[in-house]
Amino acid sequence: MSLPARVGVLIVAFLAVVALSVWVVAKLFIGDGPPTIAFGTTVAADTGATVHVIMQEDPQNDVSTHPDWVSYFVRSPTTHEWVHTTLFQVPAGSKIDMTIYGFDGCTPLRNNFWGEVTGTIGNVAYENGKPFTALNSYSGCNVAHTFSMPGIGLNVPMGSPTLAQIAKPGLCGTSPCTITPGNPHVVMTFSFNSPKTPGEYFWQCRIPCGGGFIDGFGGPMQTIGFMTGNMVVVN
Ligand SMILES: [Cu+2]
Repeated sequence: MSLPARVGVLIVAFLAVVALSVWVVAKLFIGDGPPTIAFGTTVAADTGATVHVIMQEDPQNDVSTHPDWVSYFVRSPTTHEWVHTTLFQVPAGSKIDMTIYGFDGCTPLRNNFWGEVTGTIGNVAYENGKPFTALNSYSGCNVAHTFSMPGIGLNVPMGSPTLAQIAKPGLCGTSPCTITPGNPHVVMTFSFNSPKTPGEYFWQCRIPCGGGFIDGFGGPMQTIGFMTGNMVVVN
């Protein structure tokens, strides 16, 4: 083999090793990313049909490389399994009925503005079936997280189990949490209209719930699959 050919083989082999290393590192530390759970796949867009989306928020997650991070989960409409993701898909122009099981304890809001319900149908949300238009997290420890989607003006504070329940029996300790009396939780329900324009609509929790991070806004607060995600709207 000539010298240029040998150099060529060496360079190709070197690049192959580099590419393989990058792929392994990406797989290990970044992963494939959380899946997008599709709801209402049999529903035609822009008909105002009702699509039911079910989620939960937890004090931990047990299913990632950051088990101590607070997290949302999405329930698959097909397998009924809880999936560790914050990405979900809905048809455009539909009525979205949300149910969010709240297992996490309370954290005061930085700004009580995020305690107000906005952007839902009727500007109302329900905690255990009881309607409310705002939760005042300064008057009591009663807000765990929020479900906020600025693109459509949606904001709903998530209630939390009572302080007595947090003391005993204590918050759910294994996530995704199971909906049992031994795991104190609130059931948050609200409805909103999905936009008519397809696209990705960013949503986030507005409580600084990233414990151990500066101002509480790092870690789970800025990571897809935990406290921030996208609602994908399709035609
Ligand atoms: Cu949060």
